[in-house]
Amino acid sequence: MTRDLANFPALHAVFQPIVDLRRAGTVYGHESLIRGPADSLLHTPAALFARAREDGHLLGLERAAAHVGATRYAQTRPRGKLFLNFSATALLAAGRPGDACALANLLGQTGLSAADIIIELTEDDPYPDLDALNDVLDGWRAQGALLALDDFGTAYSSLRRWTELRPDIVKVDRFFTRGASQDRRKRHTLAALCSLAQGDATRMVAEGVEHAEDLAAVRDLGFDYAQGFFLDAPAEQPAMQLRDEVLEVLTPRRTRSYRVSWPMPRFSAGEKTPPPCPSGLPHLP
Ligand SMILES: [Ca+2]
Repeated sequence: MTRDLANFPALHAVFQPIVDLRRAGTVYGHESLIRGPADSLLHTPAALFARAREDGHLLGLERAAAHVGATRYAQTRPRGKLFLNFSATALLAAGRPGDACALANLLGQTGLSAADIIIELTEDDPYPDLDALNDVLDGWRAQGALLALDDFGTAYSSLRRWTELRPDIVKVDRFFTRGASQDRRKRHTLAALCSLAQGDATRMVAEGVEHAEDLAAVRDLGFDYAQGFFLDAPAEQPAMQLRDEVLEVLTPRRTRSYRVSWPMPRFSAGEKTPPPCPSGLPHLP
C-alpha cells in the first residue's frame, strides 16, 4: 500500500452523498471519489486512471484510492455507508476477509467494519473468474458488506452481471436518468428496471441526477436512492444536510410543483419502506 501511494502522491478523496428517497431529506451514505493534485493535469479521475493505465499502475491506483477514501471517511466519521469503488480485478486481488487480506487490513487500520462499506463493482473490466469473484463477494457479504453494481446499463455492467452476482444495490447509469423527466423512453426503461429490482429485492440508485424534475421523476418511478450534482457535489467533508432546493422536491408537503403527470406510485417521508414498484410497465403518456 505504501508503494501504491508513492506512485500517486497528493491523492485525496471527495465524497458525494447518496440520498435516501424513502426518507426524504436524509443521506444514506457517500461514494468516495479520488482526485489528483489540484491545479494539475492529474486532478480528475479520468486523467488519473488514464495515466495509471499507461504506466501499468491501475491496480495500485485502485488500492491507493480505497486507502485514501476509507482513511479520510473514518476521520470525518459521518453517519451512513461508505461506497468504495473496486474493479473485479482489484477486488479479487484484495481477497476474502481474513488476516492476510488487503481490504481487511485497510478496514482494521481505519476502524471501519465490513458493515460500514458498500462495495461498488465498477464496469472497467470483465470479471476474470466469476466463481472466484462470487467467493470473495460472499465472504464480504457474510461480514455485513453490501454489493452495488456501478454504472448499470453501460459496458460490462449488464443484466448478465446483475443475474450472476445478485447485487444488493444497482446504480443506474446517468445516461438513463439525465433528462428522464422529458424522455418517456428513458422513463419506460427505468420503470422496467424498477420492476426487475422489486422481483429480487434489489435497491436502486439513480446516478447523475442534475435537475429537480429528474429527481422527482426517479422518486416517482420508485427508486430508493439518488446521487448527482443537483443533490450535492462531491466535497472533502461528507455532507449530511441537503440544500433547500433539494428538500423542496423531496419533502411531500413541498412537492406539488414537481409532481409528474404519468401514473406512478408515490410515497411519503414517514413511510418506513417504499411502496412496491409498478407490477408491470407503466402506460406511457
Ligand atoms: Ca462509482
